[in-house]
Amino acid sequence: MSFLQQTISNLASLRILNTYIQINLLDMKRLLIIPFFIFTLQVYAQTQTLITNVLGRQTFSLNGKWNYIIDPYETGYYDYRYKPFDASPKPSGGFFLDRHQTDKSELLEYDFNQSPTLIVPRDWNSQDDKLFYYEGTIWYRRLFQYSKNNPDNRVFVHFGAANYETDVYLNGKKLGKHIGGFTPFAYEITSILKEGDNSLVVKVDDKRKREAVPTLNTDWWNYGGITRDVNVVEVPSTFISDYFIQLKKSSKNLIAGYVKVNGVKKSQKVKIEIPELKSTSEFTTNDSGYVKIEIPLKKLDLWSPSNPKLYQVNISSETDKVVEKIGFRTIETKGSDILLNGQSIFLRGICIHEENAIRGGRAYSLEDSRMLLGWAKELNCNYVRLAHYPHNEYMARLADEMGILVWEENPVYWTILWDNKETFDNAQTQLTDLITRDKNRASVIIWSMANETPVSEARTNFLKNLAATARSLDDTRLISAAMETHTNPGKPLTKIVEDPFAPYVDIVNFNQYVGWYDGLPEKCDQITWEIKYDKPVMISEFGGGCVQGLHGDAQTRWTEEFQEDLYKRTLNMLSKIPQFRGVTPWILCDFRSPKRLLPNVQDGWNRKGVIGENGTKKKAFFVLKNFYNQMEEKYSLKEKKK
Ligand code: GCB
Repeated sequence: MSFLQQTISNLASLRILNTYIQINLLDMKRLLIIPFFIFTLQVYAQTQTLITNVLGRQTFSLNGKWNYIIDPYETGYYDYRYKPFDASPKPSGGFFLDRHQTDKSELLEYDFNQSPTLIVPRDWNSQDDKLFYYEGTIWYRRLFQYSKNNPDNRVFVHFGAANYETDVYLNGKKLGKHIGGFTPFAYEITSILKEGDNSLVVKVDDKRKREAVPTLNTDWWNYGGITRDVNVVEVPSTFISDYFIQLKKSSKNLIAGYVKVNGVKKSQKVKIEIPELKSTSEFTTNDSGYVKIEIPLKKLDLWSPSNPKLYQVNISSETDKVVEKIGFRTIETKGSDILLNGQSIFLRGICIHEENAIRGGRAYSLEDSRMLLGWAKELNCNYVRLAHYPHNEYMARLADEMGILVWEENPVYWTILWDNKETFDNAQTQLTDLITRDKNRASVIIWSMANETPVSEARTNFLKNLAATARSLDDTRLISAAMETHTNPGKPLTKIVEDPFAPYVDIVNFNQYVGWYDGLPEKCDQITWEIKYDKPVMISEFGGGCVQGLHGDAQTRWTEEFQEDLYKRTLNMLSKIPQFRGVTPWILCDFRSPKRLLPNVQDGWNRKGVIGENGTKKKAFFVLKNFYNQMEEKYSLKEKKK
C-alpha cells in the first residue's frame, strides 16, 4: 500500500469508528455500509510472513479437534446486502467474532461451542458423509491458551495449507486472506495474542473457480478444509526467516545461497556451521536483513539415491538459531543425459497424488508419506513425480532421507485462463511459495511448471514467465512441464513431440496414452517417434485403468491382465526413444475423481493405479518393478564401463 493509500485508510478508519459509535444502537441489520468501510479492511489484513523450516522452530501445535459450521450461503461473511462484515473496523456481525451468548436477549444465530468438530489437519470430505461432495465455505474455530516463552518473542500462526481460499481471524481481528490450496502461509499474532484464552477462526472456501489455479476442471477430488498442520510458531524479535543453502550450480564443493533475517535488528552477524565437516563461516546481513553466502567445502559426501547423506547445518545469528539437515548434490543435463553428481542417471519413477487411498482423503502426515514413498521404493524407484500440485512438506523431507529424487509441480493444469493477469499472479505466487519452502531439499531436482496445457501463444508466454520466475529464484534445479504429443495427417503411427515451450525446459516431458485413450495396447508395437530436441526425454505419464482383483484376458478392459499387457508394450515402445532418460507411469495408487463415473468399475475412482484402493498391488506393479531392476543394472554397467 502506498503512503497515500495508507493515510486515506487510517483516516477512514477513525471516521468510521466515530460513525460506528453514533449509529451503534440502530438495527444492525439495516446498517448501511458506507464506502469508507472498504478501505479499512487493509488496516486489519496483514501480509503473510515467510518462515522457512517451521519444523525446526519452537512450535505449539493447533492440530486436533476444531469446531465447525457449514455455511453454504456464507452467512457468517456477508450481511443481507452481500457486503462483507469484516470490511468494517468494528464489524457488526460475522462468525469470526466468535461471540459468546452472555445476554440471552441478544440475537445470535450461530454458536461454535455447540457445533460439531472436524479433525485438523484433514480434508472435510473424508470425515463426514454429508461433506463428501461439499464444495463451499466451512468455518473452523479453535480455542487455545498460550503464554510466550519469552516476553520479547514474536508469535505467528502458520498453516501448512488449506484448500482453497482462507480467511484467518484471531480474537475477532482479521489476519489476512490466503489463496491457493497447497502452499504454506503464516501471519504475525504477537500483538493480538492474549495470555490465556484465544479464539482462532478460519473460513475455508473450496469452491472451484474459472480464474483459479487450478481451474474448474481437474481429474482429482477437490478436497476442502485445513488439510495440513497448524502451528503457533514463536521466534525471537529478529529471527532468521529464510535461507538458501545448496551447492552452486555445477560445483561439487562450493555452497552458494543467502540468509534473511526479519525484525528490527536487520544488520547482524550470521554464522553457518556444518560440524561434521568442521566448517564455520561468518557473514553480516545488510540493512535489509539479507546476505549472500558462499562456503567452500572439502571432502563433501554427495547426496544421491544410493547415498542419501544429510549434514546437520546450524544457521545462527546474534538473535536466533535454526538447525536443519541438508544434503548436497548437483543436477544438470548434457545433451540427452541427466547428470546427478556428474553421472548419467535414468529416472525410475512413478506419479503420486497426495491421497491415502486406504484411509480415504488427502495424505497429510509423515506416516502417509512413509506409506506412499515406501511403495515407490518397493517398485525400485529412484524418483517420484508429485502430481499435480505441491504436496505436504513431509514428502520432500522424507525423500531426502530415503534417497528418492523428486519432481514438484505447480497446479497449472489443463485449461487455465492464460490471458488473465490475476491468474498468472496467482500461479506465480504458488510456484514461488513452493520453491521457497523446498529449495533446501536435495531430493527435489525438477520444478514443473504445468501439466498438459493446450498450446497457444498466451499459454506459452504464461509458462515462459513462470519458468523465468523459477530460474530467478533457484538456478540450481531443472525446469520441466508435462507436455503432449501430436501426429501429422496421414502418419497416425508417428508420434511427434514438438512444443513451443520445449526450448525453455531442461528436460522434455510428455504424457501419452497409446493403448488406453488411443487405440489398443497392440498399437504400441507400431509407434515410431519424432523428437528433435537434444535434451533428455522423459514420459511424465502413461497407463490404463483396471480394477484390482478383476481378472480376464489381456484383451478385456479393466482387468489386471489388460493393464499388465499395456505396461509391457508401453515400456517397450518408450525404450525406442533415443533420448529416453526416465518415466513416471500414471499412477502409484487408484485415486478418487468425480470425473470417473462408470458404475461397478470406477465408482468415483480413477483406476490407473498399480496399487488398488485397498493397498493391494496389481500385476502391472511387478512389470514395472522388473523393468526398473533392468534399467538400474543397465545404468550401473554404463557407469562402470566409463
Ligand atoms: C492425464 C492427466 C491426469 C489424469 C490422467 C488420466 O493426462 O494429466 O491428471 O488423471 O491423464 O487418468 O486420464
